[in-house]
Amino acid sequence: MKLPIHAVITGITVVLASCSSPSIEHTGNGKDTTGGAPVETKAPNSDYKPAFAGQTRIAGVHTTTPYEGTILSDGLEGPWGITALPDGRLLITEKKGDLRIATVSGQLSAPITGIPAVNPAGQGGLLGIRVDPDFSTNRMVYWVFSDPLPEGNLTAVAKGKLSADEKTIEGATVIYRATPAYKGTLHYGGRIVFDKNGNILISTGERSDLETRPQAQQLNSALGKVLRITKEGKPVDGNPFAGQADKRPEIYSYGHRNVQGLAFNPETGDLWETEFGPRGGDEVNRIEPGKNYGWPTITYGIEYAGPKVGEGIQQKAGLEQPVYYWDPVISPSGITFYSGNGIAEWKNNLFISSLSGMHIDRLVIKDNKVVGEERLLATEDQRFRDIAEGKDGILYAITDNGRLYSIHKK
Ligand SMILES: [Ca+2]
Repeated sequence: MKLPIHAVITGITVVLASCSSPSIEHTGNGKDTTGGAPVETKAPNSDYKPAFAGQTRIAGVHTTTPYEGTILSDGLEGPWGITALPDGRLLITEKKGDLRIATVSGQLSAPITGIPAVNPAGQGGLLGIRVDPDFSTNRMVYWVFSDPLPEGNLTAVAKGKLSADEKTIEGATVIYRATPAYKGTLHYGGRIVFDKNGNILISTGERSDLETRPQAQQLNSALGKVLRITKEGKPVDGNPFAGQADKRPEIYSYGHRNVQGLAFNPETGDLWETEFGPRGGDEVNRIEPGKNYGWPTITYGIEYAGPKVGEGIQQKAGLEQPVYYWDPVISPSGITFYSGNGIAEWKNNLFISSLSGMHIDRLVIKDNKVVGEERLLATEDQRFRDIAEGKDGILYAITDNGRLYSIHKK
């Protein structure tokens, strides 16, 4: 990445003032994508061709508003999920099983007790987190975790009430288990978002192994899916496979590998997701109910060991194409759309926390297509795990080695 960053380090604030680049034209509205070289310069893993122009390696864009990333805290331990409370503070999960509240100045609470045990091995742990849309009156919190059952592990959803003194979760109850359980510790998915009707969307994974991978295509399994459930953990009336024999009524979409990003586009109301591909083939998808997103039948990635996946095809009738894909992978974890006013050119852009890519990916979207890409905070050398917009319209991001960042106008 060749961002001409003035890496002025002032205390713990890393200033990322944007500056002009001779290779990039920009008008200041963030939508001029002409002339920017794609941000990815490494060779792809395969010679697979995209289904349409702009599906990968789109033109690079460059934020013109001066912004900075500030390390608010480095005292978290393996943070995984972050969301804003109505009062503006942040609720953060730690993979090992703890929940904390952070102020926007980075002060961390002690771990909040009352969270049932998680299996933190591998990719499991205490994962995605959201609060009830009516949290201000009911103080309910919802989270996703890897549930250690005798027959194996699975992705589960629980809820409980944050006590008045904020020290404990009261009455924690598991409301949904994405069966079947499996004795593995990979590909749990793990994000959660509320829709405008107060229902819950959950992402799962196909548990990684060849043995479970086909279940992403099977409608009698909750693995490799986006699921839509009520606050009580029941399938939502009107879900696409409700009432159909041998199909799970909680399924919303299928054919997913490992979905760690879920967010609603504030401009269109559509649900978007990101998922990890194999070697190459990380994806951004716009989710429509009942549709098949292809894994493992089609993919722009190859197996880690090198061979093609299945028949080695990338497109097939009846299977949805990703809006965008990356090869090599960036490992897209949590995502958020930006609806704040602080940096006008970011409005309705999709921000993706990238683990192996070690940056925040910014995608400019127009008419449901990606029209520009930028890498933010790439000099921080951090695996970004999740990103959320605060009540103050500022972006907050967490990293695997325990940092909490704010990303804001300078
Ligand atoms: Ca796909």
